[in-house]
Amino acid sequence: MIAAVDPWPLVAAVVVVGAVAGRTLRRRRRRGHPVAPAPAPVALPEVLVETAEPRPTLPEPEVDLAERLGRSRGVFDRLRGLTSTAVGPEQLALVEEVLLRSDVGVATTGAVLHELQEGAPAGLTAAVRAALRAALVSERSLRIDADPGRVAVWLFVGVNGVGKTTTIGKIATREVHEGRQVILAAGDTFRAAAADQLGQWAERSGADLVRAHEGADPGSVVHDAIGRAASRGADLVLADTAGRRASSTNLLDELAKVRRVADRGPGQVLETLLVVDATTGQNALSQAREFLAAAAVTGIVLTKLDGTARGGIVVAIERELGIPVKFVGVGEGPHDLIPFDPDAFVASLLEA
Ligand SMILES: Nc1nc2c(ncn2[C@@H]2O[C@H](COP(=O)(O)OP(=O)(O)OP(=O)(O)O)[C@@H](O)[C@H]2O)c(=O)[nH]1
Ligand SMILES: [Mg+2]
Repeated sequence: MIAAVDPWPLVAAVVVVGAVAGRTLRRRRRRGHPVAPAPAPVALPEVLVETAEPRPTLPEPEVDLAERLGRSRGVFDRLRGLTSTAVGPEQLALVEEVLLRSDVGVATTGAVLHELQEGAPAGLTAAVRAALRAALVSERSLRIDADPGRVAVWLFVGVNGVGKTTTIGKIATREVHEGRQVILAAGDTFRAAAADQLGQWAERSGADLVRAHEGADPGSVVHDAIGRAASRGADLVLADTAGRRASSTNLLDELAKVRRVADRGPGQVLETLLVVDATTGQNALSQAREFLAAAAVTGIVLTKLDGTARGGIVVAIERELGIPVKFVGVGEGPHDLIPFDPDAFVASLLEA
């Protein structure tokens, strides 16, 4: 259960004072006393903090990647288990068709075909597997240890509906399980429901939540969350941001501002993760490009890979944007996020 700590004593005080004042006023009116003007309403605090209660940690369930990527795996059916070492026009045409259907992209498909022309001594499936693996060579470590005296911040950006809030919930689950003290910053102040949604994830994961009212300045919410993390010695702030604004220019300006605020004082932005929805295919690429310059992105989270047959988009995104894919989302539950492992990914598509 989550207890709202800071505001409620004040709210209770306001209610009690209001009730007493109301009774006195009614008595005065009855006795014919002049009625004093109503006092100005007492403002509620801008920022609300919800503190999670400690909970026992349960073992993390294993996710079966091949099963979650079942639809994408289906596209590779015709390329699985081919042990023939012959590489002729027929085999090349088959490989090309499968890779393009899976959305690997024209550039990577060309590179794979080029490699295959060198021959396939271990069989065609093994050769495709090796060539795809060779396309995923980014350095994808995650920075989580801030400098001494500073607080690690991970910022999540991306257009609306891609899965930012859900991804934060999943990462909070993972990091709390690792023994870290995590604070979620509800930097999506565009609509009140966004903070409520993040609040549910805070409760589920055992993280604290810092939120403000709808329309509040996102930078100040993130700033307050970092301040709270610094004073409590918390390990990590996960900052949610809005996926929409009046215009995309406003959104990108706002993200740049949030990033500057988050990287000041004790805050140290160690990861800016661009969340991208795999089911939007090649559109995801053009969306992603818009964010890259504005937000100094350090990694991609590719969500909803369970919901597409075009899982090859992982390869296209990483190669064409030049940004490593660091996590993949494979479902809506708290454990359905996997640090991206190219070996496991390629195996899940091509292993028998
Ligand atoms: N199947 C599947 N669904 C996902 C995944 N990640 C997120 N979702 C779903 O996608 C929908 C949108 O997710 P949100 O986390 O609300 O997306 P958001 O980017 O925060 O959206 P805005 O706050 O509107 O900008 C929700 O229904 C999630 O459950 C995933 O990896 N797989
Ligand atoms: Mg959201």
